[in-house]
Formats: sequence, structure tokens, C-alpha cells
Amino acid sequence: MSVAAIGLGSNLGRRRANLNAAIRALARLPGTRLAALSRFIETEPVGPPQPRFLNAAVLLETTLSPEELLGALLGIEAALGRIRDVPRGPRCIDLDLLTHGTSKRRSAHLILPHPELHRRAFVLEPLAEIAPGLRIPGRGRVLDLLAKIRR
Ligand code: PH2
Ligand code: MG
Ligand code: MG
Repeated sequence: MSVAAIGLGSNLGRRRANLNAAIRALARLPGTRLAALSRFIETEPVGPPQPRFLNAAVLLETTLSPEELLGALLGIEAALGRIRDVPRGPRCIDLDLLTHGTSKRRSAHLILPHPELHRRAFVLEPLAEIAPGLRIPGRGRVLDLLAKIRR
């Protein structure tokens, strides 16, 4: 059993409904329990000009491997109508695997921990709400990472 952190984002369509549908789907994954859910926070877009995001974070307890969980996230995104076109562009749902226990990965499909996680307030803020003491392998505690980008 591992604890995995997922970052959620939506800036197209019914953002709140999109996040809620994704959270319901995450909670239904095999071998998986939804352990914590942050509030939804409105954030300014990072990257190309686009609508504001709603972002959130969840913790899952799961027996799925990182690769299995990543596959499941892509499946949920597709089921909710995600179309992959503009990199870092608008999306109805984005589910990013941030950490999975103490796992590290560097494959073409999966980098763990997520390579941008420690730089992104829209990820760290909701994550700090539910897991301030979570250790990001190779990077440190969530709360410390958030303090670093805020100063
Ligand atoms: N996701 C991106 C690019 N920019 N900006 C905000 N505020 N929130 C996001 O989730 C986000 C973004 C690519 O995944
Ligand atoms: Mg993302
Ligand atoms: Mg993504």
C-alpha cells in the first residue's frame, strides 16, 4: 500500500463539476481509497494566456503501482473528455501524478516526483492543506517547498 498525491486542474467547461467527477472516479479505482481532499482554489494560469483554473489535490492510499495509477489517470481524463492539443493550454481536466510513496522514476512516460511540482504554487498550495509534512523524494517537505517559492 502506498500513498500517492494527485494534482487536479480544470479551466474549461464546468470546472467544479469536472473536478468532482474526477474525484469520484479516483475514489472508485481498484485497490484505492481516497484519504484526503483539499479545497478547490482559483488560480491564475501559468503558461499561455487562458482562463483561470480551479486547482485541488488529493491523497490516495493505493495498491496500484505508479505505472498502473498513471494509466488510470489518463483513462479518467479521456473519459471526462480531455483532448490533448496545446501543451500547457486550456483543459477540462488535468490529473497529474505528483508523488507515489518514495518512488522515483525517469521514463519517457513517467517522471516521479513530478518534475515541476516544487515550482508550482497551484500544486503546492492545495497539497500543503492536506499533507504539509509529506516528503517529496529528493526535494523535501511540502510546507518547506511552499515557503521557498513564496519568499
Ligand atoms: N496547469 C498547466 C499550465 N498552467 N496554471 C494553473 N494555474 N493551474 C494549472 O493546473 C495549470 C496551469 C499545465 O498542466
Ligand atoms: Mg498539469
Ligand atoms: Mg497533466
